[in-house]
Amino acid sequence: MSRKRTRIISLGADVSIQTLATNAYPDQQPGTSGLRKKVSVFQQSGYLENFVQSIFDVLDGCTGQTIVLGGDGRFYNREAIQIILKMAAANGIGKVLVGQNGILSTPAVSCVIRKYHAFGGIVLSASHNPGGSDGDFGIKYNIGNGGPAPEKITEAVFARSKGITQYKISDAPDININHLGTSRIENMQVEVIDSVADYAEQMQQLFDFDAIRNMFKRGFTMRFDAMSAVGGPYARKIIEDLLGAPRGTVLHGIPLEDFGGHHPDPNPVNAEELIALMDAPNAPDFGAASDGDADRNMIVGRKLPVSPSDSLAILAANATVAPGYKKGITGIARSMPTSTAADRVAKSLGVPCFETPTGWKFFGNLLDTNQATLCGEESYGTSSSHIREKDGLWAVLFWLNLQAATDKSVNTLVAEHWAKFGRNYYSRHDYEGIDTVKANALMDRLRNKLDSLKGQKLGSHVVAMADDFSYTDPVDGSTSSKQGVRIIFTDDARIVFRLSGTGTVGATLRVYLEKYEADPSRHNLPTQTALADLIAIANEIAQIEAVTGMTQPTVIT
Ligand code: G16
Repeated sequence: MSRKRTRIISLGADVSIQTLATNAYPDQQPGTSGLRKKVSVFQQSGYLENFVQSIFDVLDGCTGQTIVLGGDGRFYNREAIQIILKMAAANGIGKVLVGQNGILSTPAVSCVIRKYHAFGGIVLSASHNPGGSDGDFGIKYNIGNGGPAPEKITEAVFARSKGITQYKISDAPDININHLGTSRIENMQVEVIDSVADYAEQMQQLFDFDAIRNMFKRGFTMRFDAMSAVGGPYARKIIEDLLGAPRGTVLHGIPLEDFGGHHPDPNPVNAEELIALMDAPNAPDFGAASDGDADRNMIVGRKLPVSPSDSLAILAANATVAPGYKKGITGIARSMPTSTAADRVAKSLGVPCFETPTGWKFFGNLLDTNQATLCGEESYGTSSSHIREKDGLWAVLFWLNLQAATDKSVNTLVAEHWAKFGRNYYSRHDYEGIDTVKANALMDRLRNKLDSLKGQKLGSHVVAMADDFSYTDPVDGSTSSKQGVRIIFTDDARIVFRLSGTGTVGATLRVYLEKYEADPSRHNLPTQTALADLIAIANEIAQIEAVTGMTQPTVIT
């Protein structure tokens, strides 16, 4: 699209606040977690500004309020921070708490919003998506509870962005965000805060740091792969400085604008270096990783990546070992595609287990009303009511606390859990970069088959129910439909199909596969072997190869 340059159309009473004309972009609809696009898209004239102005335009009562601002340090983070600070000042925001060097992990933003009772916050991140000048950038708004804005707000921002004609910005010079301290833009105060301190303080309230410190003193070894992303400074401060793990425990601990060219998504495919370390004969006791904005986590025992669904279930079953959860949990919430391992734990604890659509925003109301304490998703996200985002380092500290309290390894804890609750074999197959039209057609065809599936025998499995998942929030009554096609079998096996809402190129088909095995003598099969018949059924029913031309998924988690 050719775009005319923005021009000044009016000057406010304070001559340095400008109102600039802009042309609307039609593609600013937030996805699963905010607006994510290629950096080059965000660098178009007025692109970031339009979205930020749309946020300010739909926020009732933000004048004079405090907001939090920070990002994962990826390419374009610094420029975006300066633009947003000047726009916040021009839009009457009272104060911005900004992370030093523009750095705040996503969980830290949530923590800081809650601690200082801020009105909301702006997170600059495309999370686990690759960074750099040809990588991805992203922005999302979090509300006063510290969590991602609900769909009511994201839809209003999108609607506003489609009709926007102007935005407000101060022409003040850039603020120095490298040093802690306070300065002003127009009438707005800017406070540069320590990126780690508030978050580290909260972690010390939740977990038994003495017990973990003693475990490290006794020679316990771990490697935490921060993937050259924002988790590095947090992990170094907490794991190496406060918990006394030796220097070098945190790998790739310096955040880089392009994440060192790596894909900062902590799964066995992208964190292959950590997986190789944990597979080696001299492996450390414990391995962990976090993603671009440090809200995702991967937990690894010796030769054993723990599935995120199992991690949620195991933490829930053992929650009371951590001081912050010693009174127990009120409930668990998981996204629909996440395995039902947590449901079995909830049942044994006598607490509810909620099934929500994919997207952390759906947990907010359950946490706010204390109906759930722990939440998790198959996409390597786990967290609790301490904030309203998923929290990578929190999960790692919880596992450290669990190992310190029980003196058991990850492998033993996992094996004991399966022996008690049974094993939910689980895997996700991603088919990336599919033509969007073809991907939507594949989903439509699946939806059309749903009514005829019930009672059918597919392989050795009989379909108990098949639907397109729809969720009604028990707190505010809002409904979200078309959240994924699920086929549930009478033996509790499940196949779920949905399209990713976080990608920036074409469409990604996600196929989620789950099979329950109660018999401990069958708990050590390779996951893909255990799921082989379901994989074949999924391919057959969705005609994946015929539609995509792909014989294999591009990612298997
Ligand atoms: C985001 C959301 C998660 C969601 C994940 C995957 O994670 O916050 O709730 O599970 O995307 O979503 P999709 O399957 O639509 O790609 P993150 O870490 O990218 O913010």
